[in-house]
Amino acid sequence: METVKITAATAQEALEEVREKLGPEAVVLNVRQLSANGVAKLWSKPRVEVQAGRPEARPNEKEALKQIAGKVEQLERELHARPQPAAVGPNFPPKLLGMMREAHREKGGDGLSPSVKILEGMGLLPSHSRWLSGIARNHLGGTKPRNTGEEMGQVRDALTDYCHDVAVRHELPGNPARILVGTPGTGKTTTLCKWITRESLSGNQPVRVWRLDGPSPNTAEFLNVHGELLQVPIERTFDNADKVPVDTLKFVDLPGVAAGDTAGLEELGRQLRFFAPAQVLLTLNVAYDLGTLLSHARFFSALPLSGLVLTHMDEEPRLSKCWNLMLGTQLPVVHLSGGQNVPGDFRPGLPEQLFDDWLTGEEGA
Ligand SMILES: Nc1nc2c(ncn2[C@@H]2O[C@H](COP(=O)(O)OP(=O)(O)OP(=O)(O)O)[C@@H](O)[C@H]2O)c(=O)[nH]1
Ligand SMILES: [Mg+2]
Repeated sequence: METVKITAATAQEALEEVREKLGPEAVVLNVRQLSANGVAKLWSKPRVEVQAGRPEARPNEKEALKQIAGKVEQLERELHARPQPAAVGPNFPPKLLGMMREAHREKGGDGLSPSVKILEGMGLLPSHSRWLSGIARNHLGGTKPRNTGEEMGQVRDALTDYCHDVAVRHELPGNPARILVGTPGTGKTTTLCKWITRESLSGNQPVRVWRLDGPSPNTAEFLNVHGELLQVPIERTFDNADKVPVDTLKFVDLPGVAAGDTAGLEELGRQLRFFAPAQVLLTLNVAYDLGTLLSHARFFSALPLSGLVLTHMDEEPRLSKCWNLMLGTQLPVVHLSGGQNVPGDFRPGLPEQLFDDWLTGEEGA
């Protein structure tokens, strides 16, 4: 990716220069404040450094499907010709190749289609595999796929359609406040910094943030530093009588509640009612093991959750975890976040993209 670093008096000024250099599709990768060194600090105002890049174009829907079908077809052809996984084409991770061969050999043995068997081999929980086989079969209607590649495309359609249905079910009307909840240290405030950076630099809507104490004090001073950099107001108290303009994007930062702290959870629930209807997003650190994450999700399910935010994507290569969490909680993955850079890796949870990256990524290697 072609990147540039621009230093200016404000983030907005730096962004204008970025867009001049990289065009309107430029994506901001990092925003940080640069302070003058030594005594120059006394008279110099801090400057802002914006690092940005031009993203590589991703294949469109049709191309992605063609790619998947093509890859699976190619794989099957090669598998027939050469039984040794090491001898087949470079596009598939060796583990995936092994699984394809295995799935082909065991076709139909346990009621799972070869494609779903592959996904199970790539980490999908068996209970989800059985369910997916069922919905994929119904989704297909009367059309029988001619090969595993075509079948994988249809499984992808069934699963991603289901994800869109789940997302629609959790959509809230109007412009609700966004509130990230979860256990302490999962990356809620960091994600919020990333989110407000994206939104405030896009300049589409004004942004306002409330950094509130919860069952424990909210010590995230870095949120204020970041707000100052973006010229986004960060408030420490919330006044219900305060009439916020309808187009303002409202974000609320609250400290974490430990799993099992039922008194803390009740207090958090009471606090959330002030903002209702709010988009309450359960923030999970995907570097934790799946069992722990699912138990955290169960604990927080007492709250009116409308989605998941998955953090620490930089530390967890297995995208199967995202799928198992989405299917286990029946909540849409609203955002994915990886790393400490702001905004760095912060992207919407697009089911098609998540599926393609899962299938073609390094997970099976
Ligand atoms: N590697 C990595 N570190 C992260 C990520 N997100 C956050 N962190 C780091 O995790 C630590 C905790 O992040 P916070 O954003 O303060 O977590 P929090 O959930 O707001 O914590 P509490 O408010 O105390 O509940 C910080 O050191 C962050 O820099 C991530 O995606 N990847
Ligand atoms: Mg925090």
